[in-house]
Order: sequence, then C-alpha cells, then structure tokens
Amino acid sequence: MSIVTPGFRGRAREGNPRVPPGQYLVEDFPVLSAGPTPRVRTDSWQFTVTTETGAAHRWSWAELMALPSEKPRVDIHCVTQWSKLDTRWRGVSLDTLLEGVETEADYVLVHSYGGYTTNLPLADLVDGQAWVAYQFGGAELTPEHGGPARLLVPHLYFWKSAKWVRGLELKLKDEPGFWENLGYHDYGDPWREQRYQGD
Ligand SMILES: Nc1nc2c(c(=O)[nH]1)N[C@H]1C(S)=C(S)[C@@H](COP(=O)(O)O)O[C@H]1N2
Ligand SMILES: [Mo]
Repeated sequence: MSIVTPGFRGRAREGNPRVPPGQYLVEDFPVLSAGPTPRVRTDSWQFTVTTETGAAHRWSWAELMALPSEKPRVDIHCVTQWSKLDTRWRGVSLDTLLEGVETEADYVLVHSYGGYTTNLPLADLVDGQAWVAYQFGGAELTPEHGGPARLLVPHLYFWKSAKWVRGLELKLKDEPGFWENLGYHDYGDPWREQRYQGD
C-alpha cells in the first residue's frame, strides 16, 4: 500500500484490467472542487445548449425531469490518481438532449454555475457516452458532487465531468477550459494517461 496524494490512500491497481495506468482504487467518493460549492435551486436551474450560429436550446428542471432517463453504472477516473468502480447514476443522455440540435460544430465548451469550464470534442458526448446526471447511488446528487446536476463523461478523466453544469457551447474551434488552461491535457484519456499537455 502506497500513499498516493495527500488526502487519500488507495488500493494499488493489482493488475485489475478496469483500472487505468497510474490509478488507485478508492471505496469512498472524494470531493474535488476548484472553488466554493454553488447552491443552485432547481426552480431557477436551466440547461442551455448554444450552437455556433447562436441558436439556444433551453431546458428547465421540470423539462429535464420529463425526459427519459438512463441509469449508467460506470467506472470513474480522476487525474489525481483515484478511480472508483461501478458508480451508479441516473441522468439524461446527451443523445436525448442533442436530438433536435442542428450543428456543424466539432467542439464543446461546457459551462458550470460558478464559472468552471471544460472542453471536449462533441463526438465524446454522443453515442451513449455522456449524461446530465442528477442522481448518484439512488439518491439525489448532493451539492458537493455537483447537484442538482452534473455532466458525466466517464471515459475521460473526471475533470471533464463538470459539476453544477448549466450548458454546452458548441464551437467550430476547440477552446481550452479551466484546467486545460492551467496545463492539463486537452483530451484527457485515462487509458493513454493524458494527464498534462504533452502526455
Ligand atoms: N464545476 C466544477 N466541476 C468539476 C470540478 C470543479 O472544480 N468545478 N472539478 C472536476 C474534477 S478535477 C473532478 S476529479 C471531479 C470531481 O467530482 P467529485 O467532487 O464529485 O468527486 O469534478 C470535476 N468537475
Ligand atoms: Mo480531478
């Protein structure tokens, strides 16, 4: 057992093929937030998808709740080296939200309440790879984990899963988000250990 990052100890990878290189398993659910936790009320919550032409598609909380939901059970991988297996969520697939959205854009800048941003290719949000999640482990998502709703993109490092998500900006050109501007990898594939720029 080795000490990994201050603040948590994990079980070593032990050859588990579900754990990416350089990662350690945790049983608890660490909280990682770059700033204070915004308190977002569901009665004022909105989710907005803006396209490259400026067209805006908006959902209220009630409208989000009325959409068909899915219950993904996924492994998550934080760049600070913890991985957590079989996390259970409930949320709306981005395929559902993007269904009526016409765009030529290849990139997305994700925006959160509180000002956090992160970027990823639009291709990584579709085809059953991403959700706007509002439940974790059978209970409503707590504020420190991104409630009322967060993005869930489990195949990329977890910083791409923006907490307190409030919208997607569809873009013709890639633009770095908060951590990407500070030297983290533009894409962040845990299986290729893309932690920092140049990895
Ligand atoms: N809005 C927002 N989203 C965020 C972050 C943040 O600081 N602000 N941190 C990211 C990072 S680095 C990680 S590892 C995960 C942590 O989610 P958790 O606190 O639920 O474990 O959220 C990601 N999404
Ligand atoms: Mo992270």
